[in-house]
Amino acid sequence: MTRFPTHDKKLKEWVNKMAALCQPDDIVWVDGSQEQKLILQKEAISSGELIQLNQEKLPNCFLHRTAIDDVARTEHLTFICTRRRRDAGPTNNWMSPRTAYRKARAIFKGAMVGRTMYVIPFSMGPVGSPFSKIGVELTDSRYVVLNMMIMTRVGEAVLRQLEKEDKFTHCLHSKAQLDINKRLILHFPEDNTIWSVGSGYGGNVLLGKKCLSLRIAIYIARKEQWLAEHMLIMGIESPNGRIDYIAAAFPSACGKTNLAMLVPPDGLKKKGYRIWTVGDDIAWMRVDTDGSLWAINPETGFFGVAPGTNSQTNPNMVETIKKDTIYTNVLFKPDGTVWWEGADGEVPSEGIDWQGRPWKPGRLDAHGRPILGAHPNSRFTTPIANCPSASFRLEQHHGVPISAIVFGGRRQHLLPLVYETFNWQHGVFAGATMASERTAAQVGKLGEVRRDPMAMLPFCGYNMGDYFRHWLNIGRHMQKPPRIFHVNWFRSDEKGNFLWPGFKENLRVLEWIIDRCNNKVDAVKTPIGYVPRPQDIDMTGLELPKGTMDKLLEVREEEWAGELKEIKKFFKQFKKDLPAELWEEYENLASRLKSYE
Ligand code: OXD
Ligand code: MN
Repeated sequence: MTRFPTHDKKLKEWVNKMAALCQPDDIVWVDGSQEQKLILQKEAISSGELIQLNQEKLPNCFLHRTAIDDVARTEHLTFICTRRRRDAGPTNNWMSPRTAYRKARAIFKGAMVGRTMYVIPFSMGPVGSPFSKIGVELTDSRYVVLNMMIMTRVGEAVLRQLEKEDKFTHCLHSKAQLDINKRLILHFPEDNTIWSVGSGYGGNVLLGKKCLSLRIAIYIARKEQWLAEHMLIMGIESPNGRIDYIAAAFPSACGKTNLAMLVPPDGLKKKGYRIWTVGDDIAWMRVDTDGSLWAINPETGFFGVAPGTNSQTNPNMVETIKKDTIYTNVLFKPDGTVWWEGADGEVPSEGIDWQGRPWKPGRLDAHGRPILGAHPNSRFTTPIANCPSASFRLEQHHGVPISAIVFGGRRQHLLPLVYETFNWQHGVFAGATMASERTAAQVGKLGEVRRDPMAMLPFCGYNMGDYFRHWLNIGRHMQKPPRIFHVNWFRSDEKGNFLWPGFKENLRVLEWIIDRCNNKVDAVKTPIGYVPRPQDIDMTGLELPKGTMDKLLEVREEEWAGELKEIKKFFKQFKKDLPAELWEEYENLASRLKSYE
């Protein structure tokens, strides 16, 4: 292969400059071909980066193990590096670009000696679509290259597009020593640049994903008047054949991936409902000439959490990950397949755990806790194209039209199963005040409410006050804005038992949402928004104890005093950067609650 298969001057200069810093033995350009992929897989197997799984049972599947202190996104080592601290806002870690480059340069210096530097030209979104953005990632990890080939569009066509646009996000990654004390995930939105060093974990190193498609894209999106969001996109086909698309944001551990590809429950399947999956994590949305909001998923793969994935919770994912998948930090079984806590079938009697140690079920650690076979954040990277519910519009350059935006959180009390906001501004307020209670899977006090506006807290690459203002502005540019809803699958009874079964049954709520969008159903006006009449949630094939639906939909004004206080506290940290419209919505809500009988 030619060493520089491009005539783009800026790209060539940058690659040379970064190579001079990292000093790789060799530079290889990734062309996206099957031949090159096979070579990389072979090399990764011999270097130990990948373990080949049983090719009869799991064709083209591999296992990778990360370092044991490199198993999740490291938010405390993730920085937004803008010239002014104010531009990163109160919710981000900030470092000045000068300090950030200096610190990282010292770690990158010579980090690739004895290694190959791979140059990965990639497109987020279909190559050449008005939505799409191009990035080039330089990395010394074959694992990164192979994952990027699943998660993004990689190769020659991207280079040709890059040459036309002469613009790309500069993404530099090195594993360096995989030392947590020399790990930095740095974003330079003003330079369209990402530097990630010292990690091998997907969320930190597949730079097209959280780093480019959220933290950098959101900055570009503000300048170019569009939205880059942490949202799934799914199409809901109704019995009459019409497909309505929704985009939905939930904080982690609220079932975004499961919802995006649900299989309708029997009652609704018989009626003719069907789901089309566009994406499970990221939505790029822009106002089109028809005055409505259109969206694409910029990715081509899922980077899903393995534990808890089974035929009950997510049958479509179980099908998807049977081939062409890279597993990370799951249990390796003696038959060359994999397992995780909450997988289908029997618990294996032995295996090699995610840390590479012999494992048997039932063993306890020094604190008396079960030793897990798979890390709780173990993952799979797998192509969307293999998903049985993959949308046929994945490659469409104009994306899909969005009928509804859905926000959600995990709340035991307070929030009804679903409500519709009164208008765009009120919907932005609902998104900006979104919150979830901590589960055992997160560090912190159990049950504590954490605000996570639009599920973007860890991904908002600039001042969140400006971000809210941008949302309000986008609303003003749409003649036909999507309606905005809020859902809560987690409302519980006095004993803490969930009132709603969740998972595929959630489609019943989406059906109501779509009916609202199509003006097919009435609703009850409450101080927080429009709530369904109990009889309007289709319960064909699902029985709940008497009175449950009333409890699920109830708005209890006496519970709201504490919430209003929390919202106020949260808003105050943005000082004058919080748009006045959100204070206005706050006051409106408070007074509606006051006069509620
Ligand atoms: C993810 C996340 O991995 O949101 O998608 O953390
Ligand atoms: Mn995510």
